[in-house]
Amino acid sequence: MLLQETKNMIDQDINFLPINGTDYIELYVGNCKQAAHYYQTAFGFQPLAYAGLETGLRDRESYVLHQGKIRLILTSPLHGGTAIGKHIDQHGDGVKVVALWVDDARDAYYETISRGAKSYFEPTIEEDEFGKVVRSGIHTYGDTVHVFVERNEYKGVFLPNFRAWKPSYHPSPVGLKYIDHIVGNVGWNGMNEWVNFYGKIMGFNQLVSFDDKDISTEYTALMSKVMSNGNGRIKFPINEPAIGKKKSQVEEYLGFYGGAGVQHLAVATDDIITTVTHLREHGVEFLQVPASYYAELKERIGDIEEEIEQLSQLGILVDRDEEGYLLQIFTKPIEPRPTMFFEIIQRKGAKSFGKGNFKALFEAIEREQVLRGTL
Ligand code: TYF
Ligand code: FE
Repeated sequence: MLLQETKNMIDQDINFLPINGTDYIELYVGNCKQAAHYYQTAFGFQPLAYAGLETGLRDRESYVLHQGKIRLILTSPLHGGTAIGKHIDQHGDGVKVVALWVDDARDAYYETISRGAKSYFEPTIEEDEFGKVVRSGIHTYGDTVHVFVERNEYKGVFLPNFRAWKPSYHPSPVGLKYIDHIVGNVGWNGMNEWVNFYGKIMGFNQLVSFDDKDISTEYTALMSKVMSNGNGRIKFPINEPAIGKKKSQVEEYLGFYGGAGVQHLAVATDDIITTVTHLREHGVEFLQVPASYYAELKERIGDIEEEIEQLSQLGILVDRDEEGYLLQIFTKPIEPRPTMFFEIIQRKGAKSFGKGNFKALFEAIEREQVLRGTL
């Protein structure tokens, strides 16, 4: 066989799951109508599509919102006893689906199933007057699933059987552009199991690893490994709790969420100062680090383009790696249970995750845990 042909075969085998990017994130929530208002008003998401009673669905309602390349679906059940309702009862509001955009949802399904993935649903064709979409699904950690979406021939607003949603209320976007990474919290000793899942079953590579020495504060500890697909568009850090003096934030999450699940969605902006200014005006609450963090910042980080005074007023954190620096900030949990939250991130060359901020960040989380009486 020709060398080039052999090379192509090996490439194909290594890259058995090509992914174009995140397609959408679906949250199961108690009241999707009000949640949609919150994501519009507070986070600047724009209305895109609707499915529910008015489109012929009888069991659930969904609102789809978008901003930059980010698409969120908010779904609630329309009566008792549904799988969606059970999910909400067990977990509270949370991420059910991390959907991945692929060119071939059938291939994605059989490549992962043949490597040991558990089926969520088989490849299914959906069609309407705007074209055809193929979707398939596999299970990941906890009750979370990945849905593969093949939509290259689809011209409609979102997916077949959704219709355009055009309310008169549409507050401005705040500059969110794309999903940078999605973090999963898994159980004790679960990290390597899920690292192997993303490695063997989905063909991802490990980017970085933090152990409990990197990220244990006086009280709480966790371990983390970051898995990424071939083109780097998908980054999934996986956290597990580690033994510390007191309860790990990951353990607290697992207790309140009722198992493994998505801990945070990191969304990228190219102007974090403007984005966070708007988010704060809209009432979004962020974790607060002490003033000493900013007093020590210049020495730790060196020269940056932003005014430290302005970062300090907004509570934005900064970290540097070999390739550049990044700015990031973390919301408080966005539901009654201390489970899911958002990270806003702006990368200026840095490809890392803010390791230099772990101590300040985790101490801020611990202060919240103390207020909740869970530490
Ligand atoms: O995604 C990351 O790794 C960073 C750091 O509870 C981080 O955002 C890790 C754990 C956590 C909060 C932030
Ligand atoms: Fe993060």
